[in-house]
Amino acid sequence: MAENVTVVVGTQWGDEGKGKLVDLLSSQADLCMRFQGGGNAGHTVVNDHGTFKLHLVPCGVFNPECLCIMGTGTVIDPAALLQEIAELEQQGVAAKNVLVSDRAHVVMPYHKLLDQVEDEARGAYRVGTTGRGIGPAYTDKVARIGLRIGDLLYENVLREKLSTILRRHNTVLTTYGQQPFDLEQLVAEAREWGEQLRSRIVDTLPITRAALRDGKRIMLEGQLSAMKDIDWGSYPFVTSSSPTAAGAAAGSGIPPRRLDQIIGVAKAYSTQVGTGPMPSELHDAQGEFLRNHGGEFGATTGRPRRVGWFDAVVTRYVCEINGCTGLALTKLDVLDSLSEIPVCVAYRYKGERIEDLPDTIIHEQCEPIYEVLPGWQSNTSELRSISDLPNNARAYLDRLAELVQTPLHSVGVGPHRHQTLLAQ
Ligand code: 2SA
Ligand code: GDP
Ligand code: MG
Repeated sequence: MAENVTVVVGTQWGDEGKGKLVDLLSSQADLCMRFQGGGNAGHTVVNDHGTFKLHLVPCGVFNPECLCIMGTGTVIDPAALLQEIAELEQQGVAAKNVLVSDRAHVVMPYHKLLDQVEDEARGAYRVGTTGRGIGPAYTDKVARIGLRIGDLLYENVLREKLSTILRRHNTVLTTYGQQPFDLEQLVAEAREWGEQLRSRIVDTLPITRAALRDGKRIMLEGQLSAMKDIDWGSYPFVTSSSPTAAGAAAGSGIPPRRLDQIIGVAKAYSTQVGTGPMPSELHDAQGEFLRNHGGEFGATTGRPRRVGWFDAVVTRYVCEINGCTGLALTKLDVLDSLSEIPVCVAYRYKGERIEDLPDTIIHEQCEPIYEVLPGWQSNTSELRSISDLPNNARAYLDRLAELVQTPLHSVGVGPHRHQTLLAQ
């Protein structure tokens, strides 16, 4: 049977290079959908159109034949979306096929302000959010007071809902010393966004139903990773949605049994932004080398990413949670000059060796147990086939795939779309 529906998910803490892979795979796809999250994501794409950091728009946008949808499970800042579309068009990328689900939730200006003041107030449990309003927008969704994208088209609905919402949020904001939001100003702003987005607001179900029925090729683009998942991540140092294959089904409306391939993306080393456990984190010159050589700075906020060696305990766990059918290893080229490369294969906790990922409080106290593999000390970035890789690079990749119990799907040797070597 043809494998038509492919999910791409992160298998570390995010920023594994999902955008680059989705761009490549979407060049053959009919539909590309984001199913969770919002403008917190930064998905970098480098292709013949230029270099892009996409936050909301799916990475299939470079294929004019591919329909791009922000699905029902996403949260959308309309002003940020309009700006992103305008910037793409200025760079010569037609965004006429970019649609948004009427059921997606709206990130409002008060969400962004709440995100910033509330995260600061969490003390030791500060999450280090991107400040893009993600947590407060999902909180309103779950509290059943959120605005949905479809509401932007109806002034009476907006006024009614906003008057209730503002009573709650303005009270909180004033306790933090912030100015309250004005109802009529927000209604006017929201109506303006609705008019500008009107032609892009759709019910996604008939579109996905027809695509499945007609055997179209569908890409589901996850952001972050299960380590930032609200249920399975390092709670509370997580995002407020489910960046997993299960989340892909829920957030896109595609039945779980129609998901054919689930590709987990992992860097050949580790990075994380925000707080939370990371046993293989490096605080020394090796860490500085990986950060600078790998360009490890947030694609949305620009903040330095925390870096460390590959953590097989984490990626094995994330691949298991997702049921990954393939492992896409990226940024192999960043390790090209090293003579030895440590890989975290297990943890030590209170003198015991453990191989299964523990929950947050224990994870914070784990120490890495390393296996040291030989480097290859040659430039891989010009290679175009896995069979051309040096033996030690092959051995490194094979060992990682073995440790995480998932077959190799592809290898990244540079940021450009052409620098992905496919395993088949
Ligand atoms: P939020 O903003 O509420 O979703 O933050 C909650 C946690 O999720 C993390 N998070 C991310 N982790 C990796 N990459 C993200 N996108 C940007 C990028 C990050 C940036 O691509 O580089 O620019 O800083 C992202 N977005 C959210 C976040 O660090 C919190 O741990
Ligand atoms: P995403 O959020 O998973 O899409 O990843 P980000 O775009 O946030 O971060 C990945 C970074 O690594 C970006 O700067 C990419 O251009 C870059 N990148 C992706 N794959 C490779 C690779 O194989 N080699 C190198 N050197 N850079 C890569
Ligand atoms: Mg990113």
